[in-house]
Amino acid sequence: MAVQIIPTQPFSDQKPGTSGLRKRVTVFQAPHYLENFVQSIFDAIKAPAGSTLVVGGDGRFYNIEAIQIILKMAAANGFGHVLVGENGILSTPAASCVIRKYQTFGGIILSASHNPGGPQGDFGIKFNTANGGPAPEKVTEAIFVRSKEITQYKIIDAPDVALDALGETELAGMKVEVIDSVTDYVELMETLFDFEAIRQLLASGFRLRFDAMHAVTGPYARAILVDRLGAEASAVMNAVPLPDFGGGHPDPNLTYAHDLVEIMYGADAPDFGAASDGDGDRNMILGKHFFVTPSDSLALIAADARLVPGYVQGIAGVARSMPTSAAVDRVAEELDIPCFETPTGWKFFGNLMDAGKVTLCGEESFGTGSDHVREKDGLWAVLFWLNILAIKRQPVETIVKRHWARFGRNVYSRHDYEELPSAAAQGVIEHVRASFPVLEGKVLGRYTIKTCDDFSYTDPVDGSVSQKQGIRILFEDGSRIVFRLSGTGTEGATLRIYLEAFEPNASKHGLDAQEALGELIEIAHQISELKQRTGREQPTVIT
Ligand code: VG1
Ligand code: CO
Repeated sequence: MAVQIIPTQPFSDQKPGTSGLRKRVTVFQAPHYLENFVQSIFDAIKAPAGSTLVVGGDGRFYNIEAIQIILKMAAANGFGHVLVGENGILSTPAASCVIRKYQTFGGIILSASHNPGGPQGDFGIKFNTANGGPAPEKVTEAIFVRSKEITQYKIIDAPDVALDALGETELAGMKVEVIDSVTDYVELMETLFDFEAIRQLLASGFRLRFDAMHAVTGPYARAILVDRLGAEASAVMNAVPLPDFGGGHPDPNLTYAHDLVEIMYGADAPDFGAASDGDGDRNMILGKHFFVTPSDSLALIAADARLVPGYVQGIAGVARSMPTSAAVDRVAEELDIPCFETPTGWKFFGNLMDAGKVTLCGEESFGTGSDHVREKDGLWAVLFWLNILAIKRQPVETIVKRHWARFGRNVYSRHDYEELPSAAAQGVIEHVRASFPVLEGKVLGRYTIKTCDDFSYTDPVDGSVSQKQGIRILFEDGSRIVFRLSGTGTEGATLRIYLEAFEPNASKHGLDAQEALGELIEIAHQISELKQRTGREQPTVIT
């Protein structure tokens, strides 16, 4: 099994986005496309000979084929040992857990997360470093630079490795070890949460529904919620992972998780509902007829962290992405712990966690997590909620409303305009940016603009600077409008408008968010010239 050196030519579009390289499956299937990117990773990370790598993905279409290529390339590039999830399956948080637990050099995760899958859908690939977290920008940039100059890649000419049974095989001197996809992750969860208390809650008649959206969390949710915690098998819906996610859009929000939303808002709704995304790192939390915004969920978890065994010592600090609401900031202030504001994407939390500066992190995009791994973690958030519910024994809605009564409510919503022509979307951003001088100090209805800026972040640990991470319009009363272009889409551009207003008055906490934010939504349209520039009247998705 000799190493083959295959000549190739660079592709110009292999720049990783918010979370790895995402393209249509057909793009990845083109000759040399995947191989070029994998070789660029290997060239950029310079792993010492004999290093160990973790490989796994969310099971979407092309997962197995890509893994076979990666294994043969890893062997040709001098890796000594690869841990692969059974049938190529590892959720993103499970991959992070395995990288850390076995102290490997890093891992390659195959996922396009919430993007649809299937032959006409999306595929994605990213590299995580030895801390289990997404590669920081200096590494993704080095990979991109390499991808533009690559002239050859190395691969072994060998038959495919069997991935459907646990055990070890050898591939040109490299050990391929197929591991159980869920065991390590489940063991980690058992160290963090009071499984006995949750078991008692579920035995007391408390009803829950978890929607795996035919994505990777099905087997994890079954192993934990059903096998360990005693929920009925029917509590986990859409539990079988499918390569095309059953034709759905595995994004756990009110629009795409509609099966679950109907049940949770129906006549005989369960007490608790949750959903996860394609690769298992996102979560949506619902109560009976009640939706918990991800920003509120993070704040609430931070406020009640001491109720949960893994966090009983308290939390060192918290971090949120810039567009995430400031609800958690209020909790941090009361707990007298630091609160960091980072750009969008989990890669910015890693340094803070490694340095012990933060324990909990979150994003408005249904991502919550802690320093137990270095990725956001959907089932972890579900278990955190169940643990809190097991102790408080109150409805989800009551818990959230009491939190608002105590801290005030950061009314929040995100409006996404998907598949816009890139030039129009870029035009909106540039127009708002160019308007900063006239916007500052402007009075618009009951709001006065205090400042406007392009968010820039200096990492407090390594000093690296990330610029142009979203446009912020900040109002005198603490309200905000943020404009940002998505870095995970594969077709056209997605413009995200994030809206936030602070409401201290508990008598107004019952208001619907869209209603409460009505005036800010109008202002966002006005200052961005959205309708004129994009022709769109309504967002594609509201969360
Ligand atoms: C989106 C979210 C961001 C998240 C990223 C990856 O990025 O906004 O908060 O970290 O997806 O999540 P963007 O650039 O499209 O706004 V996942 O679960 O798709 O890996
Ligand atoms: Co995801």
